[in-house]
Amino acid sequence: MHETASFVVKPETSPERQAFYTRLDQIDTAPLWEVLNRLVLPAPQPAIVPAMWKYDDVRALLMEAGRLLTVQEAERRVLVLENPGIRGMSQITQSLYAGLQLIQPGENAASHRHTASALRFIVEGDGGGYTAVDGERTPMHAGDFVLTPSWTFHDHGNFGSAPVIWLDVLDLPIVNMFDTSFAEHHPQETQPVARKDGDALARYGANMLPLEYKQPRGATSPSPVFNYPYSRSRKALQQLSKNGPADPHHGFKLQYVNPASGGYPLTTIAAFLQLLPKGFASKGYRSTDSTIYNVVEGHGKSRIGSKTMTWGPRDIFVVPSWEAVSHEASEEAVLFSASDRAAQKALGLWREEAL
Ligand code: 1HN
Repeated sequence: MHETASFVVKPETSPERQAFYTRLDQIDTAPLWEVLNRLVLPAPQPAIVPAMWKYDDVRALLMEAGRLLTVQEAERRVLVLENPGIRGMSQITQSLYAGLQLIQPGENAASHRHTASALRFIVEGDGGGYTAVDGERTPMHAGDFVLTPSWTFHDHGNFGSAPVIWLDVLDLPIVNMFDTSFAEHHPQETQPVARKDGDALARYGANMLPLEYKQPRGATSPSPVFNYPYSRSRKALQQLSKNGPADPHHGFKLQYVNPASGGYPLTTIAAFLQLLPKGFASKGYRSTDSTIYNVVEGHGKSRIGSKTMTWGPRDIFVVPSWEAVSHEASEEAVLFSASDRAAQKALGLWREEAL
């Protein structure tokens, strides 16, 4: 479990000291020595807890939401995944928001933009649904990883005959911690299409870049590729799993990349895809980036601290900062994951430990 020793010993109190603290309180001040132990921790003590959402449970209620309200009424029809340790905060971790969003056939969600960055990991979709980002539409297939970087106009629609459901992860708690939230609607409900499907992937995602390409927002630019199709990522993992041994802590694990920088796809959020071979049992590992997992394929279980989560396709679970995690796959499994590692690294805070 957590390291519980405190950083310093809190001084004794006395009636005289208490009276002094009351006088401090009257002018909006407080003694540091009374609170130092909760401000400076010897190791992370996350308020969030390991948790899992069984997909079938959430999906059933999401479909009910689909009957209860229109997308237009809701702006976005989403069930927020609230970490049980911090209910009411609309947060799955201390730094990230997550939810499951539904677009029914024939529906569309209005175009807007905000300073929060978002990723979508498509859970159900056969390509009939799309997300548009700054003038380009991309079809959504199950397993695709889609970005809507900070301040890009985005809207969603579904021309298909099946519901489209995806996991949204946004850095809202980070944006709000800094008091840097801005948002506005596009003047049109659906933004105009300016480029053909696949333009960004051809331009930036073929291991090539436009001639003398410069990142538009300098070193902190998000990826110019905004759909990382599952067909490609899955194939890469399959190939790697045939080429050599699995990493004992991670199996076969790749990180999604901004091809123009080699960095993470979003300024604040990192994302990963890993294959666990049938029968594989990983060694323990911990890192300071609380991580959201979405099972893409296969069955298995993950030990998170002292808890065990048994998962199957589409289930979502979360690993708090600095909790040891190990995975076991009873059949070949693929796990998507996302965390605030990009933000932590940019701020020089990230740590990891192989156990
Ligand atoms: C948002 O813009 C979307 O665009 C989804 O699909 C979830 C949660 C909070 C704030 C904005 C979307 C969101 C969101």
